[in-house]
Amino acid sequence: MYCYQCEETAKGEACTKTAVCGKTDEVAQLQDQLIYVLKGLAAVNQKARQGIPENPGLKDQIMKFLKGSKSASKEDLDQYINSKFMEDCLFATVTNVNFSSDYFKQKIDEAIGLRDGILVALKENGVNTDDLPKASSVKVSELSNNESVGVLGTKDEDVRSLRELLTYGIKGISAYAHHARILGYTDKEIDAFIEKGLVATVDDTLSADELTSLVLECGGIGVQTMALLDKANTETYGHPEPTEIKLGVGDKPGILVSGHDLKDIESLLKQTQGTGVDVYTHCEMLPTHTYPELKKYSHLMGNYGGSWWEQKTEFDKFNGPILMTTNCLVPPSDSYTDRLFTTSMVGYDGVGHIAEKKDGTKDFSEMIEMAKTCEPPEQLEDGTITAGFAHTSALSVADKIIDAVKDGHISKFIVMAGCDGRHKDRQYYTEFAQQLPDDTVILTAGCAKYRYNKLDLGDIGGIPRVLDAGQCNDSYSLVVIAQKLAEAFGLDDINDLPVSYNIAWYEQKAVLVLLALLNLGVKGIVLGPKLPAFVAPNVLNILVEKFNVSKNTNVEDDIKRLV
Ligand code: FSO
Ligand code: SF4
Repeated sequence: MYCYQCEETAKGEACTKTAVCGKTDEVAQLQDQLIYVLKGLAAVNQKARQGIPENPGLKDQIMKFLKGSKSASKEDLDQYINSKFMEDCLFATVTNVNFSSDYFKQKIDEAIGLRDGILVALKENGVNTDDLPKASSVKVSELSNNESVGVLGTKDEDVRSLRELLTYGIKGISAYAHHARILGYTDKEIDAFIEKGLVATVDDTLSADELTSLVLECGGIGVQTMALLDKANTETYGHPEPTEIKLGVGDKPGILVSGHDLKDIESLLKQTQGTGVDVYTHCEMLPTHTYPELKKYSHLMGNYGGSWWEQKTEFDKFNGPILMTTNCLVPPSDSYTDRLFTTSMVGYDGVGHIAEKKDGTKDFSEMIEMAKTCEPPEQLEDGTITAGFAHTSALSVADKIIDAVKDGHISKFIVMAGCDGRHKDRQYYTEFAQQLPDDTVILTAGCAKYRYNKLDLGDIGGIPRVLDAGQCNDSYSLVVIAQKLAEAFGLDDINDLPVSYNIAWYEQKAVLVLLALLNLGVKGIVLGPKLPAFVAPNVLNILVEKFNVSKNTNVEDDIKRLV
């Protein structure tokens, strides 16, 4: 294996012998193979789309083939062929999503099946396929020990770095686009970029400059995807409201939901109504409590535990079934494997899986019946935390915020969005939050907040010192807040606002969030706890020169430069 896509990669360089995240060598290689095959599929899809306008026979033949294919979904039967399939596969390769070799073997077969079906249609309709990349014709038997497959398949260090950066950004887009799609929101430009970006990573004619432009474009599509997901979430569940969320437990058995999927928790809330089973959130599901259409369920009890990496201890003590809707899953302990369930593209061999039915619904009755036989959760802590400061609610108190800045009660906003992780160096973020001057406000989103959201940092004239906008994708909300504040202060450039950025990253959605912030013109981002291993020195130079990105150092010095 050679994987360096996340912040916890071995020695800050790459996982080569064992994976820090726990995936096996076989799964790491199958993920590389799937990505390679998807790049070939993207090139074939693109060719088909380009040919369709002049060739109605081609369209009919492809549609007929897709209709008969088990892998294609109804969304695939439009102009952007196989978008849902590709997004789901890409999401499955994000860190801590799927650990099952069978899953990846099946997806490779399906991808090749889809690709070859479309290739037949292209050839039979006279479309020239000679210029397609090698990845568009590779067979399953040629995938292992294939030097074109995997990160090291690209020899030039800068090109490799840019190709990987683009691929990880596209994985982030795919994850957020998946969440929007299941709520019925899609955008053809996003689908097209996924295709275009993947094809670019196997195009040997592209220069480093052209790849750099695509990486920056990826950030722009990231903004568009996060905006689409924001629209999907708020139109479906209402605008998040500031809410005090209970941390203690009730006396009934419960089901714990982790990951990021609001639709899954909504259907579980519906199916558990009146059953005597409570529902709790874990980690990135915390914002569920802030959406009007989700918080209305009285058996949505509270949030249990902290960040994703603490799940081994917390899931053990929860006593009831646990549903993992997306990342971050860690290899489970025996003490709760039989109570753990995955869904969507999450997978782990030997763990129960709730699959989507043909009509798009999911049946959680097995988990509900199991919960009824379980003890209530063991209490971990007491009290409450406040969340729900996405752009609408934060901007509803904009006048108060602006006055507090003008009167000198707030000197600075520090955006501390991103991810948490298991390494000790993340303690930096707790200490940074604790040592910030009392007249500063933290704007946060993502699981990074668990390093400081339970500290008693107080408020400034009723404005909490930690304003939590929601999940990692809601980092977009923080920039909307910054843009509106800039307007209110009559500033043309958001960098002139009293806002600094100290971002923590872990996996590939956070890579996209970073690219999105750069696209929105944010300069001077401090990034940690380590810089991405996949960013080669020359690529880092671009980030430094163009955007003044730097690594975090120590709490004292960073407070001096950021406040
Ligand atoms: Fe965290 Fe995991 Fe949400 Fe990530 S739970 S680390 S950036 O999956 O997606 O913030
Ligand atoms: Fe290593 Fe991270 Fe890749 Fe897992 S996802 S193998 S921890 S670099």
